[in-house]
Amino acid sequence: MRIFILSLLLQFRCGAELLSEMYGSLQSPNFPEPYPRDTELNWNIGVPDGFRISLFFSHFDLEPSYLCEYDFVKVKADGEVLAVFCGKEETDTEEVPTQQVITSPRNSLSIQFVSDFSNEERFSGFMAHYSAVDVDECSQRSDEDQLCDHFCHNFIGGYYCSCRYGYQLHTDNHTCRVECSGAVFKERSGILSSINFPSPYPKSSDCSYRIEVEEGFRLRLQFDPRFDVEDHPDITCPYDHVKVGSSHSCPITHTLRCLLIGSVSDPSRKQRVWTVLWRSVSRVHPDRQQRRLHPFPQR
Ligand SMILES: [Ca+2]
Ligand SMILES: [Ca+2]
Repeated sequence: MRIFILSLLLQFRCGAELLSEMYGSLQSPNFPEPYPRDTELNWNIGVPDGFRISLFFSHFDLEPSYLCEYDFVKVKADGEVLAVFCGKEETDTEEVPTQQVITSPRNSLSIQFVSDFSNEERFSGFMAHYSAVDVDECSQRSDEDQLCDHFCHNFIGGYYCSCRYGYQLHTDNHTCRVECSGAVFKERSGILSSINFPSPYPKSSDCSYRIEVEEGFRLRLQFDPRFDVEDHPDITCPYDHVKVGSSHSCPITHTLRCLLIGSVSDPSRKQRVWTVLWRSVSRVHPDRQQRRLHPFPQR
């Protein structure tokens, strides 16, 4: 019982009325009659993620005071004060809401009304209205900070991403991946480049290519010296990398004539390019074959 009374007292002192509808209104006590002195009222407005709150005052008449130190309405969001209002007319030191619409940065907003120990006159208080407004996630970002790799679609209460033809949406629902695994090359020579070459390769991709040449030959790879894959000054290839090796997808008897090239990129946007040339080299005369390998422009 004692705990119950204590919690009631706490609610009375610090409690706030919770408003979770998509729209609604709030007003000073006794509105449109004069509000009482010595009063504090709080409202916390909360709407679902993907919405913001816009607040508008249709009536405002509080006791005026220097810097609103007597009676005031304070609007806050995420611990930050968005506005403090008092009086009825705008002055150099006091603000009234007039026609302005306050929009919360996120999906919550709190409003505090305080009257001090006296009212010099009869002040009719305030009437305010709020509504949830959709956040247009697609239009808020700069090019560098886009939510979606390719296309962003806004809808009321959220947004979704989609990708250009040939790409698939990653499970993170933001990144577009390209399907690039499973290709097998059996030609005697060829050039393999990063996806989209000469444009940068896409982020969050994980590609693997198998190259296999005839028996009696082995594979020689030569990377274009303009090879440019995101690196790190201290750590070896922590982000993107191209890996060359044999693999379980190469039959064990095919050592040296079957290679797997894997290319992995992380979700960051620092993609670049790579190109590799492969050639089958006779096991008998490897040196003679090597001399013909000058496929890339010299620097
Ligand atoms: Ca007062
Ligand atoms: Ca939206």
